[in-house]
Amino acid sequence: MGHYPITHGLKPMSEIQESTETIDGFHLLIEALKLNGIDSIFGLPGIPITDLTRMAQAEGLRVISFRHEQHAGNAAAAAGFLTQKPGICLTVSAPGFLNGLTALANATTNCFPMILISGSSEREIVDLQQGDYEEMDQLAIAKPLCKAAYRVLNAEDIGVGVARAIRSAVSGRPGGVYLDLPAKLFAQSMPLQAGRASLIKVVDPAPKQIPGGDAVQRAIDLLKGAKKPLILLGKGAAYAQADEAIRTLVEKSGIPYLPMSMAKGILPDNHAQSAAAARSFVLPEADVVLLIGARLNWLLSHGKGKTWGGANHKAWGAQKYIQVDISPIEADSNVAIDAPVIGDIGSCVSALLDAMGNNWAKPPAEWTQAISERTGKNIAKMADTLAKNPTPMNFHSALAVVKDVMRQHQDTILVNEGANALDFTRSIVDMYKPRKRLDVGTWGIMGIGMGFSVAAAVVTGEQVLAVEGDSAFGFSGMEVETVCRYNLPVCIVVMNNNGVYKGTDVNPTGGADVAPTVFVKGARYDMMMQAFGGVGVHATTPAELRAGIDEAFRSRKPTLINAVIDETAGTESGRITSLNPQAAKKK
Ligand code: ADP
Ligand code: TPW
Ligand code: MG
Repeated sequence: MGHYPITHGLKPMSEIQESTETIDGFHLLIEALKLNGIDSIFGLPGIPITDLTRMAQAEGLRVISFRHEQHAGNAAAAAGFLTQKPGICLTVSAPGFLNGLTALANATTNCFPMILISGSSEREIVDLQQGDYEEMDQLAIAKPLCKAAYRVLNAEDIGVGVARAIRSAVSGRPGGVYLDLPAKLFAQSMPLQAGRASLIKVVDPAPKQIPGGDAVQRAIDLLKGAKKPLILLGKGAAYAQADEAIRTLVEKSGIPYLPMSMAKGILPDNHAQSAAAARSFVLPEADVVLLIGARLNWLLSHGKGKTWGGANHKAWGAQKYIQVDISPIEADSNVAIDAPVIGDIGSCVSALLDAMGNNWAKPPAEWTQAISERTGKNIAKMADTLAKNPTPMNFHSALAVVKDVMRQHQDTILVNEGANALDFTRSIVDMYKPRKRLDVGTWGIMGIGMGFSVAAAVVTGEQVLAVEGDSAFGFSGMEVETVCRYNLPVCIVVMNNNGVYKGTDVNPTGGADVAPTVFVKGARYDMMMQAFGGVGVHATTPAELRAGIDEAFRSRKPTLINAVIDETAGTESGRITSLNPQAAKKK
């Protein structure tokens, strides 16, 4: 590139003489990020940010380059979820920006903090629509899809722009922020001292929000009167990192709990109070539900599933809700919330614990016993199914292996997407620690696999195990090169059933084209990994799958296991509707 003047090249900032020297937009941005504890950037270079990625690396930031911006964006979102610091995604203008935008919107939907920083064309040309290189009014397009969007036009405002972006991403309900940086900005320079003085180290970016005492008391009174109470933990509870307080609340209250998908592991899934294996029983039966960092969206039948409290359950008075959430406008979004407790989860749960006092009466044994009977039965039934070893291998026999591996390696981060590959994994594979499960989230979006895996490995250093439907894997499959390039401890298991849901659909016309859900039969995804120097394993039995995972975990080498699954085994749409009793009934 080279057409953006760089006043001091790649010289480390420490070697720059004060007062006589200047600092350019590139370095102001890099310093602003570093000042705020950002140590990695996920992105994809090109005009006008190629030099930015080079200089960021030279200045000690870890720059992870992807093959497509959507996956860089997904990596930033996952980094944000795992660390409570906004993940940074860096893209070029128009097409690169648009590729990153899906991830930004998805992060916002999931309440993950990230900042999409895109270079953009010159305002004067864009606003007159004169056809600049990659011209697009990016700020306007990003705005409705994220929590906040800002543009910086002058170098002296970079500090403010970054500070505003960070606060917007992590304070209150976390979400995605767009930061628009026109190419000209990077070339601007200003005196070094004034430049540094213009940067802001954000103080208390996600301030505690303490719930009101009356709100807490209202919640406790409701919970006290409950005959069949239930706690529902959502991914907001995982994000909040209030693990000890949540565990204490569950155990002290004696109330059965259900974890939403990414809340699995806040308490170990084999906890005696987990009602996960009796989900379809407890949801409609519970009389008071305490939601902690979970929204009453489609994944919870909007709180009014036919079998869950009845369509007019408020009129019947069948179910009451307490909702702990940082967003004051979340309450009443779907049904009336009887006791909203608004604040950060750590503060709210501590306040609830204090208000419970020392003589808390555990829920009636009738309720807890009815649940344990059902969970006992369902777990035993599942154990029988998992013990079978059919030929060909099916989802259950393959996942029995994954379940066992995760029990033995509890720090492993499990990334999961697909339909059957998702639903069976979620229900079969137990999680033991918080924030170890990353998946398709609120949208049920395909394509998060490799971006999330790369981020998980980069920010935690832990082993990653990605359980991927063969269709799901395809959305980000090219990023296996990224996994290999950075030599990350990522083991990908492709549940290969030759297609979307299953591989057996036929073209009803008898024509030469295969059915829309069917892929090339017997595809060898393992060879994709070999192409980039990683380890590829072809597994047709649980024993081969086990050996492949064991070796991957031992070597920590990038590995892809093509797990051949019975192509008749899946069901349409997976079983995501089992999360949703109402939809399941409609089918
Ligand atoms: P799930 O899909 O697991 O049910 P959701 O994404 O629907 O979870 O809900 C997460 C909720 O958690 C959101 O309403 C969000 O406002 C809330 N949340 C996120 N972080 C915090 C926090 N630190 N304190 C309180 N609430 C939070
Ligand atoms: C961005 C729709 C939901 S699940 C799925 C698709 C295409 C793939 C299911 O096949 P897979 O799993 O992964 O092989 P399995 O085990 O059942 O065979 N585009 C986006 N997101 C979604 N959710 C879709 C399409 C979809
Ligand atoms: Mg499939």
